[in-house]
Amino acid sequence: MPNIAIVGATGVVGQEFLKILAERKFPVDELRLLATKRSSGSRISWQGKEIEVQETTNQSFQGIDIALFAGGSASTEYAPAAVQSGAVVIDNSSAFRLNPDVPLVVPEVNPEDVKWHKGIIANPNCSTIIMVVALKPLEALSRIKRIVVSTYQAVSGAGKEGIIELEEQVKSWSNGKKITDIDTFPYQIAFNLIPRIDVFQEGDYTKEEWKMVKETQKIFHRDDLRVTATCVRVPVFRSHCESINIETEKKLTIDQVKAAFAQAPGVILKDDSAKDIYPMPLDSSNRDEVLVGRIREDQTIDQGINLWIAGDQIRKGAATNAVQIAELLL
Ligand code: 11C
Repeated sequence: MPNIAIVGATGVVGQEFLKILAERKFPVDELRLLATKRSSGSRISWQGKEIEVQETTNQSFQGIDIALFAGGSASTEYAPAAVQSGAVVIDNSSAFRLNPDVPLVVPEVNPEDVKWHKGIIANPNCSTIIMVVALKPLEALSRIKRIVVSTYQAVSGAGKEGIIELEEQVKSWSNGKKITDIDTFPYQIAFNLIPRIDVFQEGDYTKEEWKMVKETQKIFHRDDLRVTATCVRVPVFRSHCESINIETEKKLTIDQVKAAFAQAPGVILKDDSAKDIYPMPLDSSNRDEVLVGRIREDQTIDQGINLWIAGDQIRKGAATNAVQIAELLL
């Protein structure tokens, strides 16, 4: 059985790795939990064992077969040492995703890409993962020419601090106090929407928006796929939602689209307007499937479909996807 390391074990994604390894009965010989110096020394119980969290160093990876990196600056700092020690790194940060030597993998979409890794396999951005899982069955029916996506991203996408900030602001408001705690997000997030995630880059798009463009093209192996995104932070604790409009090469009927979703791996069709059924973040939280609904023809073009999706960005958008990649390696 493989020896596994989790780098960033005490964060939101790191904690989810622990849950998902256990839930999926991933075979583990040694589980090594690594974090920053500040978090080292704490003890985490997993599968009936108490494991002490160690500080990550370049020497932390001796004997490790697979290193799951939760994200952040630890990836650039320690992934090369992990690879040198003989581990395969599955990395949830954005550091290596667009590197041509690094496969960017969503197991429902491009599982074959794990084969050509050179030590690092990248896990895509959460918003990209849930979108490509939903679009793969449609791309199989007809090439997609263009994607216009708007995201509604939960505060936990920004880690524990994002959750705490929304909680504190809601508490202040309900106690009649002024909301002053504004650290993680650029403006008050409670009772607000912030149309800026990550830094502004070329063309006044944000880094999060560019990730959705470039990562989607890489995962689908389609440089010609036109993608344009607007990413918005919303005061929801967990699960990202996306409004997606696609233009396809062939005409797709609503029945065809629904039939494709009904059979697609990793997708649950939740679409019944008569019964008021559609995907919502409270329904997609704490599960791995991407919920898809509000499927409609785009009446402004000949071959267009509108849909609305919801997916747990900590599970399928991060930890589950990474563990599924590890399963492909086994
Ligand atoms: C968010 N999507 O919701 C981001 C978090 O590139 O893996 C994940 C950032 C990344 O803020």
